[in-house]
Amino acid sequence: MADFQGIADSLIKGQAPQVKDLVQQAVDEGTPPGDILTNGLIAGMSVIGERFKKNEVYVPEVLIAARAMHAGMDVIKPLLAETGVKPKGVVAIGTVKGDLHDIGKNLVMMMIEGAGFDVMNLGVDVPPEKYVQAAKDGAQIIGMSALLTTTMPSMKIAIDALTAAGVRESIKIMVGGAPLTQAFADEIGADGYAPDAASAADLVSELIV
Ligand code: B1M
Repeated sequence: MADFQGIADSLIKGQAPQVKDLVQQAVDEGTPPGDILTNGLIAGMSVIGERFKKNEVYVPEVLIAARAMHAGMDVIKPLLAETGVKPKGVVAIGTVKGDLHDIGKNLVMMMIEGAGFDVMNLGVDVPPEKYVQAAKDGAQIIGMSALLTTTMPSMKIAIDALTAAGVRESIKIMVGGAPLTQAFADEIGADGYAPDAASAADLVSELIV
């Protein structure tokens, strides 16, 4: 019987080598990789997400837990592909044009990945046409991050570009970043706003049904 609890607990503690070993052990015992992902890695990342929301853990702990998650993912990723386990969906995330802040965006990406989604990293200073291309490449959700009040308008410009390209109706748009509010997200026509990385992972699950 695979030690799912041990995998989750080691991930929560940020113990990457232990997570890797326990995941490998579970694989060697014949545990389906999808079960390891759901009951071990995602379960552990959910706990970190909840604790982060309640300010019980902070950015460094989340980064260390995410590193442990990646150690486990490295073992099962090739097997997931082989066994045809599909990700829950595809999310493309980038920091908008003119903005170079990516620490929060990267945390958001890790939490969304930890929730079982495929994440396309569009990077920083992302022009509208790159979001459009991501939508054409199969992203179901486009995520935009902005940390500067001066780059918040870039979000509306990108949404307008998605509309003009005829892909707006086939995707969902989520936005976030310290200066944003739900009211701003509503005003620019985004489908969702999340104040932090854990809420972003919850939002993705709500937007992809
Ligand atoms: Co800059 N910076 N910065 N900066 N920087 C801020 C944002 C600022 C508030 C500092 C200040 O003045 N007090 C200020 C913005 C003021 C404003 O517009 N309101 C500012 C400024 C002015 C600037 C420059 C203009 C400074 C200058 O050159 N004169 C310049 C701009 C460069 C550019 O982007 N074009 C600049 C540059 C930089 C550095 C390059 C030095 C560096 C960025 C390094 C990097 O990211 N690789 C930097 C940093 C580190 C900061 C602070 C100190 C920290 C930002 C951060 O990483 N926070 C910041 C001040 C502060 O916040 N104390 C500041 C931690 C991170 C985990 O939080 O990014 O909010 P956050 O992400 C959260 C949520 O917002 C949310 O989830 C995350 C995790 O919970 N979230 C999303 C974020 N994206 C989301 C997307 C979602 C959903 C949720 O869906 C898609």
